[in-house]
Amino acid sequence: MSRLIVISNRVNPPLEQGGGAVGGLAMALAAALREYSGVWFGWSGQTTDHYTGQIAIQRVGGVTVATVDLDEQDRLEYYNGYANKTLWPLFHYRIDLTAYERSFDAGYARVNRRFAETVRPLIEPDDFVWVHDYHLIPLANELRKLGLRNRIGFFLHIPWPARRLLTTLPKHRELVEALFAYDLVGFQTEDSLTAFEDYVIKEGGGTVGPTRVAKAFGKTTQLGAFPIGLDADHFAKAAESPEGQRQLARMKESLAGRQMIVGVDRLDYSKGLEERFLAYEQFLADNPDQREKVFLLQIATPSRDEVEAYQDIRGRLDAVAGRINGEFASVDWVPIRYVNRTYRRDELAGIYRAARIGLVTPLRDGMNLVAKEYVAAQDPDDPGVLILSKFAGAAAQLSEALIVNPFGREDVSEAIRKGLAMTREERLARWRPLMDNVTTQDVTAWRDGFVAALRATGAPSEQQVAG
Ligand code: ADQ
Repeated sequence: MSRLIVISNRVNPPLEQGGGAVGGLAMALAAALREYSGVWFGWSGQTTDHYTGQIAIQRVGGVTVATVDLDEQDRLEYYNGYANKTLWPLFHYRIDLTAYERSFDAGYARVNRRFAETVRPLIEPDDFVWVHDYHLIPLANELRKLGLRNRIGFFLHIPWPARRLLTTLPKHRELVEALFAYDLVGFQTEDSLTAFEDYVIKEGGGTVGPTRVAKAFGKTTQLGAFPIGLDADHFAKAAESPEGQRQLARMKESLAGRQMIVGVDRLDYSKGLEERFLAYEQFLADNPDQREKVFLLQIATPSRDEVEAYQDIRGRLDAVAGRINGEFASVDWVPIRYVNRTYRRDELAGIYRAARIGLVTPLRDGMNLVAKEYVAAQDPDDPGVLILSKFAGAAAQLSEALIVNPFGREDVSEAIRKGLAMTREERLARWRPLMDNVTTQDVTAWRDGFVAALRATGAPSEQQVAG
């Protein structure tokens, strides 16, 4: 069987089943590589004075990983620069935070070229190559320039933005054209896929056929939507594991008869944390009878803290949480427990299970695996209620959740009130189809769906190889 070569910006397979603090993407990719033997290539997270292209190969958690160090300029211009100060905010509809700097363009192009040159010798003729996320859009083009004829697929984990937003990017055309060097381009949702098609047709002067083959820039690529999922059975078992149960018991004790609402996020402006705190404040103001009967546990792990926008949001959240607690707290009740640390997967599962409400309100999100984790961790006899933003990719699948507009405080406040008052029968009636979705549309379905679609594409055309 052909091997799978996975390429992503960072390489961080889980070290142990159940434990570890890795996020959903890492879990998903490690699962894919265990199934199809192969290699996971990417940046080690370390920097050196000069890029050497020296590869370190290790076996971690049943997966072969190959990593390279970048140089300091790469980290500034490619990772903190074009990836996290240009593409991430733009693709999350924050043009107010989007930086357009020439040095970032150069850094992005340079690292993609370096990645291509470094990984090229690891790829054998029958291998399938699967490239992940916005950091590496030009990678296939660079690999084609080096003569690689293998089937190469790309999956975007974040939303694809609307055409008018994308065209604010000075080199938008070049970015989109680079995607046509792939044989398959996958998105999380139909929504992102149609936004891409809209660009291809209206800006690229191209066409998209009924089987979603896109033609533009003299090239052809297959498009598809592949919503990412969880290793759901494993996550459900984590809630029943000794560590999950220990955490559940600990949380139950600390509830002191109150109901808990939980939020778990990377500390990122796209996750709508400030708006969430303000909506919860609105709920406390609108429902005085509920004060002291409920609290919000918000777990937010700091991320990308070298980027100013992330320092700003962190400062603002500290201030808003402090203000709300100052306004409403009593001697034995704090309305918001705000925690900035990372938990193991099994601990998280126990925490989710202890919460009556999972509050997942991103302003934009490619998918949002936390929503699915919350569902998977629930007690099948007495599940909690998921409140989910309509702007998370997951909302397209999890329609039995209470779907809210995260920008509307009243809307979210009302959903919290409804969720807390919901009978066990209604909670069960909503949770069962959610759980069914999370377990059938799981990470295996995602992985197999993508790999099958990549296999089904024809051999790369001469134009693609010519780059
Ligand atoms: P993220 O933006 O990181 O991922 P998400 O899908 O919610 O968003 O995944 C976050 C992961 O990190 C979850 O597995 C969660 O459990 C974990 N996590 C968060 N805080 C944690 C904490 N304090 N301790 C331990 N674990 C924590 C990007 C896109 C998403 C897309 C995924 C996968 O932005 O839209 O769903 O990739 O494609």
